[in-house]
Amino acid sequence: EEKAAKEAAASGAASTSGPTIFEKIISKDIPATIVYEDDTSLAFRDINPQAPVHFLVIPKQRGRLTQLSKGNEQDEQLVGHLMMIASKVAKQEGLDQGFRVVINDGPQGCQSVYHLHLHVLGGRQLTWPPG
Ligand code: IU
Repeated sequence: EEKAAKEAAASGAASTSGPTIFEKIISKDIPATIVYEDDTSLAFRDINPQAPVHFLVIPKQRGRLTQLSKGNEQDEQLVGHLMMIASKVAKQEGLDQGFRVVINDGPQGCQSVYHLHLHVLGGRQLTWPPG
């Protein structure tokens, strides 16, 4: 299902409107392994991890920001906050040798869920460039 979503994203066929699966994670209607939570933001383990540690950091407010490129000045503080959570939780997860923060944006960025999220990956030697 995830592979299909990825392929749909790459082909530009992913849904870019309406509620996403992440809203159900925020409301706890579907389970996720939450590694951090505060009033505005949530971090949870990716269901299809691409590294020994792979979690997502998302804003809780529904429909606030579907993707980074839709942001404006009013989102500056929120996006900065998500970044700081990424770093804080990376430390909490023991990623003292380094990690990567990724935001996939739009079809060419291979975004499949249209609710802003930061990927944080670590726990192995990552390579560059990404695919
Ligand atoms: P993307 O950047 O939009 O492609 O990232 C979406 C991520 O959300 C991807 O890594 C999925 O494995 C992950 N994910 C999840 O953790 N739980 C879910 O229920 C779904 C996707 I659907």
